[in-house]
Amino acid sequence: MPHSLIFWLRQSRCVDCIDLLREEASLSNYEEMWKKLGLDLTRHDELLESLEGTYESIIASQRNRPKTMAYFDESVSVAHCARVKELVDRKSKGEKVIGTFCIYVPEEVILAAGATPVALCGGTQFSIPYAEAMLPRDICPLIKSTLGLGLGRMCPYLPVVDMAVGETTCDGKKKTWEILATMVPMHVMEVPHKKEQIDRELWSKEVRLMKDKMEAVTHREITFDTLKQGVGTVNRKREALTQLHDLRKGPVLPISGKDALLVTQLALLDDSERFAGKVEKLNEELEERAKKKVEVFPPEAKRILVAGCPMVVSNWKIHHLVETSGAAVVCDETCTGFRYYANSVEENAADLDELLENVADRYLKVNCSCFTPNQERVDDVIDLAKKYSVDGVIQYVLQYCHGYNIEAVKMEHALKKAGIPILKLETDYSEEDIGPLRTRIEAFLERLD
Ligand code: BJ8
Repeated sequence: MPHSLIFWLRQSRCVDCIDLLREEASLSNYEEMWKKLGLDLTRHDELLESLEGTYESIIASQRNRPKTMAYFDESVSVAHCARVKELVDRKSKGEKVIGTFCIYVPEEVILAAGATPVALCGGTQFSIPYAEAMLPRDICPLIKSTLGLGLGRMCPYLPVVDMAVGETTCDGKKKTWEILATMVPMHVMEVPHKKEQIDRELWSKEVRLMKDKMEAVTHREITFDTLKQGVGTVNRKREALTQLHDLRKGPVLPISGKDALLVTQLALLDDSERFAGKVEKLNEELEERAKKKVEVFPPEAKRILVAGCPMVVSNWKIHHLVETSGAAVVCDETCTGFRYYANSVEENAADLDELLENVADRYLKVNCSCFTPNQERVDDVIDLAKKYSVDGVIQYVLQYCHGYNIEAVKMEHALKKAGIPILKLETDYSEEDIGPLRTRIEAFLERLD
């Protein structure tokens, strides 16, 4: 039995889930499942061990966490076993699983075809050398980690998905799909890079093409009713997340930035309905904690907004540095934060065509740095900084992500003009720069006094 799996089970605080795990399959069955999925068991176990260390030192070590976080801890611990088995079981009943890499891919359309979306992005340094054997070093770590998980045969999801949906956002991603297409059937959505009428028309057609593709893969027709149901499910998930993040606006912080990030990261991995219900339960506890003034940071802690690149599960680096330097992350303007949960799809529609249009409209409100101009994103950050009463903004740029790196210039000018202190951090997934990063964060926090 792999050491790392024993660790995850011990970590688990969710009694129901442990029982479920024990009942559903023994650990040797998971090994059997991984073998059947073609994983390299030794490497996969090493990966789990590396995640174990990160999780233990960054997430589990926090004190005074909400009790209902147990479900989300459990979701991390079963991400490579029970959750994968759940998907394998769904497939054995004829259901399809669809991989995604970007929040521009409309989950509503996937659900409407009776399929399950699951994010395939990598957040770990461990898999990067497997991509660097093929790619140059100077490529974004998110891309290398994702590709490395596949090339190193460590991702249990890649062999499960029936199709993966990529997009034309940044150059690195769109060329990566050509390599991934040798491992999994790919469909690529063309995301426009402007938001003019001609771009809206293109995007609307792309959403319809995605619908056709989903129907072809699942052999199920997407109807007004099934799409409405898909929209309802994802809206419920986004609303629950909005409420969770709203609870960080007040002076009493009932949840840490790390835990809020963890929950939002899991929105892209977990079953949508189940996840929404669990976030609603978490929100009930957080409301109670806020009322009783149960806070995870002292009231004098500086309030930080993190803006920029997405942070995939196990990438908690910046939040950890900020929150172990005496400040609190109170808001994330990232695709694992605000950009994911903001804006619902308008459910009022006369027919399928109008509902598809509403889906397209909602997604074009995501202000990724791949758009030009992208003033809306700058406005969002200033607006969020005010609403969350932040003391300063940290721009988070993954190394070699040119979009967020260059957009940081405009962002810095605008925030300085608005009187909001700002710090740009460019980093990767490794721990090599932890020391200098901590020094810069501490110096920034001192400036906020
Ligand atoms: S909507 S942010 S999830 S593309 S992979 S752009 S970090 S160089 S992930 Fe993204 Fe969709 Fe936009 Fe959001 Fe930069 Fe790396 Fe590219 Fe990245």
